[in-house]
Amino acid sequence: MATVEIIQADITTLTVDAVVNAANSALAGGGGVDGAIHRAAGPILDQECRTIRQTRYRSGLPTGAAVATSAGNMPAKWVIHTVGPVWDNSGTQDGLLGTCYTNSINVADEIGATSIAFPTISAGVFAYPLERATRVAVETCLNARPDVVRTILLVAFSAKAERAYNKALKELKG
Ligand code: AR6
Repeated sequence: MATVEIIQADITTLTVDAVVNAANSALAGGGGVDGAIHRAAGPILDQECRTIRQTRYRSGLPTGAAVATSAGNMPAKWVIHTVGPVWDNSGTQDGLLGTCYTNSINVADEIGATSIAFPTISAGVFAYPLERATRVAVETCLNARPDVVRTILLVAFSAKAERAYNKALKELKG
């Protein structure tokens, strides 16, 4: 059983085993948390991402999938890259967003990570509504039954995000 905790922080500063990156399918780096993680980790991250792109995921990392690299200069041991859905107003993407969390937790289990920190996947550049994205995150993580992972941190980058997480946690945990 893993505990799910909400914290407000810059995810790149956290001393956890694995930090999740809200990446793009090319694993090419970008803005938002992806840019911050690449800057904090240093050039090794781009090198490892390029290797993954050229070997395991030649057509790109599919939405919902997750893959691990080292974390370079960050305090974490690994970065787990996942690609969230781009919000399309259909209201049908919660399942796909949820698979980002479950697949990332599965990868964390495989590599032996006991703690994992998530940003609010898809809630920035990919335009998922914040309340909805945080609710999917909380619900999926509360339902996860990892073998190795003991602590799941849901990282709010703003006070507004922290409020949204806590609201979802209160509603879903009862
Ligand atoms: N620590 C924690 N959370 C952060 C940080 C940080 N340092 N920086 C931003 N956030 P986004 P997406 C929050 O846009 O929507 C990139 O260009 C941010 O406030 O990073 O999944 C990729 O390359 C927001 O709540 O990811 C992709 O192309 C959350 O992280 C695309 O953006 C996610 O926002 C992915 O878009």
